[in-house]
Amino acid sequence: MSKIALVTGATSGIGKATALALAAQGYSIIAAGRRTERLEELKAQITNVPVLTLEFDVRDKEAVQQALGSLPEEWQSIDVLVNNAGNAHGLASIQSGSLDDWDAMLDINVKGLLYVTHTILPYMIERKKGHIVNIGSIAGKEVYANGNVYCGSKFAVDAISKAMRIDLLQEGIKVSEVNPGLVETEFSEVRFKGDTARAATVYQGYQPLQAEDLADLIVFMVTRPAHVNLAEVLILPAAQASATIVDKKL
Ligand code: NDP
Ligand code: 8X3
Repeated sequence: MSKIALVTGATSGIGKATALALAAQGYSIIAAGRRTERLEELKAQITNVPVLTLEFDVRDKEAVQQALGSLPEEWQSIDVLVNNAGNAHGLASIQSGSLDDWDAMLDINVKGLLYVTHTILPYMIERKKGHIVNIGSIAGKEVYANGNVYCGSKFAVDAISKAMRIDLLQEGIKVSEVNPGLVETEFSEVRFKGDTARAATVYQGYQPLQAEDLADLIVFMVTRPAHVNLAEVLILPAAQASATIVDKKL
């Protein structure tokens, strides 16, 4: 089999675009997410390389272990892991935030990333080879009003990525982090709990990044020579200067 890439959150947005872009580069794809129908659609779209779809919730450590812990032999030599599954849930002050939203963000964005990584690492360590790309955020670099726990989850991804890079140095495994600004995906629909009108306002008045821009970057990062690691990349729309400063022409 060709090189293998595992992409979490492959049913939508950045993860889906990345799975498609890596497949176009010849990577066999393990596509993970919760929405089976979307995984099947993705599989049907990729015709040039083998695709394995895995349906699990990254919050459920037994399910992660079951899906990834005993992969068929031909799928175990994972070269690239893109830890992308994640979302913001709500945008509320610390005094009015929902505990369920906080659980979701910390459980998915932080613990889910850890569960998946921990399960995959034995395959990479055995081969002394691999590249892990964690999707952080500009929200992991700067906090903003009402971003509190989402920002906390992405600051955690930043810290964990840096720590992983140190711990895995001797194992021959590269660890990179991609920190996007505003990307037009289903992200805001999820954050605003299906309020599509409100979600649309996030991307109005300027040209946001598209999921394909992130996929391009990730393909570039994982196809560098063996001695090169693009360790951290902050990628913003040209119209964005910081987490909250966006040149909107409304
Ligand atoms: P989308 O909402 O479009 O995609 C999120 C993906 O995560 C989906 O495929 C979803 O799959 C998956 N996912 C969510 N919860 C779970 C779960 N519990 N178990 C398994 N999979 C899950 O958003 P984006 O593509 O924008 O987000 C991808 C990553 O990029 C996230 O980590 C996000 O924080 C980060 N990011 C996004 C930015 C943006 O502006 N859009 C900016 C900075 C970072 P399913 O529902 O099928 O399980
Ligand atoms: C997503 C970007 O600015 O909404 O991580 O937090 S932002």
